[in-house]
Amino acid sequence: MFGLNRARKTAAVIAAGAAAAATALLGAPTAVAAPQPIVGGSTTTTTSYPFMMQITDASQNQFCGGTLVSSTKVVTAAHCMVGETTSSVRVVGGRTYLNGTNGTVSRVSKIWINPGYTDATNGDDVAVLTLSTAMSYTPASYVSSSQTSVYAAGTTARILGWGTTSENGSSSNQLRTATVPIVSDSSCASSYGSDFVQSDMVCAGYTSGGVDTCQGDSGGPLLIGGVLAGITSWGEGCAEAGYPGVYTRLTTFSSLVTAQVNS
Ligand code: 4AZ
Repeated sequence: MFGLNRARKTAAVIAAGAAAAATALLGAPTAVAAPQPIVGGSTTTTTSYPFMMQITDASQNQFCGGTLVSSTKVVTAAHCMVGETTSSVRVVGGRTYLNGTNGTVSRVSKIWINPGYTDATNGDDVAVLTLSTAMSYTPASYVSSSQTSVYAAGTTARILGWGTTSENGSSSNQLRTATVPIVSDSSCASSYGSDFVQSDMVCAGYTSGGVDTCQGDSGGPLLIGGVLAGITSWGEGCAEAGYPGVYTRLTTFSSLVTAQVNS
């Protein structure tokens, strides 16, 4: 959610180039993509993606996503945890619908925020939560630090979340999923300039936009080959042509995450 806020601050800097960039990428103005629901794709369930966790406040209002990586550890975005405490946060597993009451609700006994984190656009956007109650859901595997080739441009990645289905829209009551292609680092740098920190971030989306993560999807997974490879972090708006979603490049943080998972 704070990713979008930061993106809006960035917007003032890059807005002038946005229309020109979109036109350049798409050719004729008539080729501008029609507005589509984002996280596009389709509805799904936590039965299909059992590691998909809701990060909620103490009243179980979802504000971010997270990925179960062991029975008591959840990977999410650092920016999701800003201002949160172990008392303010809950993790909910096995709940496909935001208005559901089923599944497992856990308190959090520890919030580890990557110590380097300052702002999503500076990178380091990873946090690990330790659960007070073990989750009985199958966890996801995550990339090891050596698997950097998973981010080859054009590779299909899967995104998941309950976030807004259009920029400035409403959240989805049901979990949604979509697939988006990984974008090359050079292309993402062209979109975002120095806010794209190649070592810590990877971009995904279509040149024409239309499918993307959005507000409320932050902290959730980017899966490549079914393995957790990224964390929804930030972007300029949502699903805009020429502005792909930006994800934490998890290979950079695998060892730090493993240290927390084993702690
Ligand atoms: C957010 O605010 C957010 N389009 C998540 C993803 C993106 C932008 C904002 C990427 O949670």
